[in-house]
Amino acid sequence: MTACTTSIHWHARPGEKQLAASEPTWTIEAVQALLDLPFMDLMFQAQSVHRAHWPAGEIELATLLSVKTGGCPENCGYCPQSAEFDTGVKAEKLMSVDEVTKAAQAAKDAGATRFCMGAAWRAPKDRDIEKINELVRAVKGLGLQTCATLGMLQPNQAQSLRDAGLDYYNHNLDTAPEYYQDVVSTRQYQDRLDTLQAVREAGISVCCGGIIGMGEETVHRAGLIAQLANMDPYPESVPINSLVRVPGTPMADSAPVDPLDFVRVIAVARITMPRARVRLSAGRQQLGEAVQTLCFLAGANSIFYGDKLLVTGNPDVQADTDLMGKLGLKGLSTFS
Ligand code: SAM
Ligand code: DTB
Ligand code: SF4
Repeated sequence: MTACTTSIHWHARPGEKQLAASEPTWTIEAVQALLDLPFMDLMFQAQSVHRAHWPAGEIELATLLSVKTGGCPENCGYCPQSAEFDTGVKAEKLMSVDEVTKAAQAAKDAGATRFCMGAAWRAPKDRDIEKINELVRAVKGLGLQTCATLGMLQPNQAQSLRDAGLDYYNHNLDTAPEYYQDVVSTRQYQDRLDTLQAVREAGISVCCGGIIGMGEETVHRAGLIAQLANMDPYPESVPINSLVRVPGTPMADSAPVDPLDFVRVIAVARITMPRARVRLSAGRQQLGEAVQTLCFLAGANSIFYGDKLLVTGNPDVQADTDLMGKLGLKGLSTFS
């Protein structure tokens, strides 16, 4: 492994000049050193990287829809949709093409350019994939970018989704490998990596990030970022979630994250993955306007947009429109 210092490293992306013979590798120590920088130095580095790679004042608006809610056989300790936890979320059937198309049209009318469909499955069956393909074709037909998050995929399933027109697949690593067994016991970290490889090989863009606030140490945050940044290539989209503490889940009583530590993680994601869309994801309701603003300054250039995440709340469209207006941020008018 090449030891990175805390100076800025760029991964060469398609169309970008190759700066090194091989992709730079981020050690956990180098990422941790970034997380430990004096706050102002970290923000300056992150904003400098951001300005070198992205237009200022532009933000991607991605709307989520839970197309198959609840009753999931996995036991992810943060998740209100696991059948193991008593969270009040009821298991529902897969939504119809009509219902999903209406929701996607409403998202587009509100200004979203990406529509992400989530399903509470451990892994879809082949017949589920056929139904999801119909949803993908319908949403894509509206002129939206499509994303899905359905659990573990086999290579043939990833290929089938790609053939239907799926642009992105969301599959989060959630935390560092060393902390993963404290989060979920019904699957292994390697299962996540295998699905990500199948997605990449099918030609679907990768959306992969994690959750901050699950009781992890700083070294685990560094471990997560190093995992993401060392993927070759690193994900096109990196959602950074702040844990939504849902009553009934094992993580309901986790200590709240210091908001400035959350901002640090966004900044380090930006520095280590300059061309990724870093998404300020779940947990915005508890962050407030000032902290969200710091996240944008740290390099976040995407949000989940719409009144609901999957089953929990999100700032409403009016609140986000107001905040974007105050900050001079504009939603994308076309995809990038
Ligand atoms: N079942 C699929 C899976 O696990 O990949 C897709 C849906 S799952 C809800 C998508 C992601 O949402 C999880 O990987 C996790 O990162 C995020 N998530 C779920 N519950 C959350 C919570 N309470 N707070 C923050 N993020 C959460
Ligand atoms: C991601 O990283 N966060 C989103 C999306 N990808 C699928 C999900 C957040 C879920 C928050 C809790 C809920 O509403 O279920
Ligand atoms: Fe199921 Fe996904 Fe929730 Fe885990 S995060 S319990 S796999 S819906």
